[in-house]
Amino acid sequence: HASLPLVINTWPFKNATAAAWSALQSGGSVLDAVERGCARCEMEQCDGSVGYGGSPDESGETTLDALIMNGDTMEVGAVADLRRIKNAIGVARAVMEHTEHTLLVGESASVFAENMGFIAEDLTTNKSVNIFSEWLKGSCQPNYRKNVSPDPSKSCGPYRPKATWKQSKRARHANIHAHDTIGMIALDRDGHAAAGTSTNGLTHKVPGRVGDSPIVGAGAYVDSLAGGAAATGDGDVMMRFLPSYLAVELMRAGVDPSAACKSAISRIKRHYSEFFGAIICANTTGHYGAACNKVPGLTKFHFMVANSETNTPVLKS
Ligand code: SD4
Repeated sequence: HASLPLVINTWPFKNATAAAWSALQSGGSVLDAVERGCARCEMEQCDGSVGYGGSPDESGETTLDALIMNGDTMEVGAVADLRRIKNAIGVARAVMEHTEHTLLVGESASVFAENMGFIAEDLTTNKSVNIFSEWLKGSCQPNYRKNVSPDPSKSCGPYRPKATWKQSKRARHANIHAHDTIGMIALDRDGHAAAGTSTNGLTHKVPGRVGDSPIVGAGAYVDSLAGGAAATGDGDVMMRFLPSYLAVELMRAGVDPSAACKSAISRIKRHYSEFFGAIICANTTGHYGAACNKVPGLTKFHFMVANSETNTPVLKS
């Protein structure tokens, strides 16, 4: 199944694959493909976990994380805890192309984006308001503070932890829709490679929480001389192992993409046997693979591929 060019992305986000594929077909670069593919998901609010109006944090706000990497030059642009700007992957690319930096965060990243001409708007939607208010009314789970005893005398709400870390972990595994970052890799026939991610992170996260997606080597990594990888899942755990970096380095050493993906997942499993997560991998010849640990509610991890053989997005698992 090796053929170039290739677009591969996490989850069945078909329109994102199609957008990236058509960018390549119309002469766009691999960076254009990754940017347009991820931006498509940001616009469509893929599964509620990419883009605006999803995953409200403990204070009800949606914040975005994104990264883009150029595998030819090893340049990276990323934003984390981005507020009020919908097109996070676009801002990540602006960081890469208009600054000497790699990662901008929070309010300052939003100001940078506005200065670059991105429109500031509220990322809250009726849906995110509902998710937040249900959580306030209800058990306030999951929340993500550890070593805090629940205090039954307090009503639920922001900064009123109700669950132990272990309980909250179980709760977050229960909801597939809490975990659906888009991670994408694009390779062309001339040996260019790029990768990127975009997500709104984790529902009810502690404000300021940044996941794996905008962290280079964690959410994604690419080197045109070795291949690319992108991860999805429980970022708080996964970023401790730099799985995308590990997978790319294994492919550099000659390991095939499926085995590289599997090794990166196994490394995490040694410490967190129950973690939820998956990774996609592609090498420079256009071979690709994926591996996952637990995918709540699903028996398989699904991803999308488009290459010169398929010529259209195809669902894989
Ligand atoms: C995060 N990794 O912020 C992201 C969430 C995710 O599939 O991947 N969902 O932890």
